[in-house]
Amino acid sequence: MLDCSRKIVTFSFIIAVLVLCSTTVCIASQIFSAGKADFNVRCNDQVLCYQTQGIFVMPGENVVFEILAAAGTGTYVFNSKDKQAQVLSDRKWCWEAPGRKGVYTAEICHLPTKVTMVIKIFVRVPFQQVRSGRLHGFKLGDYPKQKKTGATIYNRPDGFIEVTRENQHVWVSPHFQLKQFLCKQTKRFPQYVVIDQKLVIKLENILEKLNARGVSCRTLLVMSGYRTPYYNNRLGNVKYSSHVWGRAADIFIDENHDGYMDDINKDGKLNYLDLQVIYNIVNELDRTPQEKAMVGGMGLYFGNRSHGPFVHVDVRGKRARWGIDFKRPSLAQKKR
Ligand SMILES: [Ca+2]
Ligand SMILES: [Ca+2]
Ligand SMILES: [Zn+2]
Repeated sequence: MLDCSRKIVTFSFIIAVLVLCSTTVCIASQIFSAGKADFNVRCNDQVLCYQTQGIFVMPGENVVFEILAAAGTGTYVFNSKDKQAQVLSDRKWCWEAPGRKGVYTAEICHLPTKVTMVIKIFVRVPFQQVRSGRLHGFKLGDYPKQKKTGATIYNRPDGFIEVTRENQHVWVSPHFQLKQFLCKQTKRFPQYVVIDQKLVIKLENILEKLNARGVSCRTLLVMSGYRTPYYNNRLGNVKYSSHVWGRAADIFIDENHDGYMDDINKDGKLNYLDLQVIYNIVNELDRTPQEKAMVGGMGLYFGNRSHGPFVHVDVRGKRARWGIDFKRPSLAQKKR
C-alpha cells in the first residue's frame, strides 16, 4: 500500500515537472526579449546597449567605459573579478586589458534598479603571431593587400579571437554565441575568428524586428560567418569578401532545426519567397539614420541540393544589393 502511494506521488511529480517544462518552453518561444539594458555604455568607439555582449580588444589595450543615457539617477558600479578598473569619474572607468589572450568578464550595475550589463571581454591574439599563414597550427592563409582606394576596412585584422572548446559557447550578444560565427574549415580547437561588432548588432536588430512582426525566432542560423582567406579562396569566392573580415553572415531562420529555411510566409512551400521578410527588414534598417553605422550589402540566394534559400548580410559601410530580384527571380545574378 505504502509502495503504491509512493509510486503515485513519484508519478504525479514527474507529470508536474513535464507540465512545468513544456509551459516554460512555450512561454520562452512566444515572448521575445531584445535583451537590452536600460542604460547605454560608450566603450571606445562603440556603444553597448545589451545586458550581455562581447567586445574584442588587444592585449594591454586601455578600454574606457562610460555611462551614456541613464534611465534615471543613481549610482553605477563597475566590477571585474579578473582585473579592477581605474575609476575616472562616478560614471567612467578605464580597464586595462591583460597581456594574456582569453575571455574576461566585467559587469556594470545600476544600483537602484539592479540592472546589470555583463561584458565578456575577449583579448585577441595579435596578427604578428601569424607565421606562414598559420596561427598556432590553424590555417589562415594570406590576407589580400590593402585596396588602393584607401578604404581602411580592407586592412588586415589587428588580431584574432581564440576559440576553444570551452569558450565557444560564450554569448557575444543576447541571442548569438561565439560558435555561430566560426569558419567552417575545421572542427578542431583552438581556432581563430574575426567578428565585427557591428555585424552582431545588425543581426540582433534583424532578429528583434522579425519577432516584432510575429516571426517568432530565438536566433538566426548563421550558415557562414567568418571565413579565413584560405577557406574563402578554397570556395572560389571573391578576394575582398566581407566574410574574410568578419563583417558578413549568410543567414536563415530555422526554428524547427531541419537545416533549411522555415516556411515563414506560411504558403506550404519552402522557397526564396520565404526570404522576403528578412529582405524587407534589412532594407528598412539600412534606411534608418540611427543604424547608419551598420549599413551594408545584402544578397538573396536560391536553395540548391546542399542548402536552402538564404540571405547574405554585411556591414561594409555602404549599401549594395545583388542576387534574386523578387520582381524578376529568373534574372538572379551570382555574386559573393
Ligand atoms: Ca527549417
Ligand atoms: Ca513558404
Ligand atoms: Zn555571404
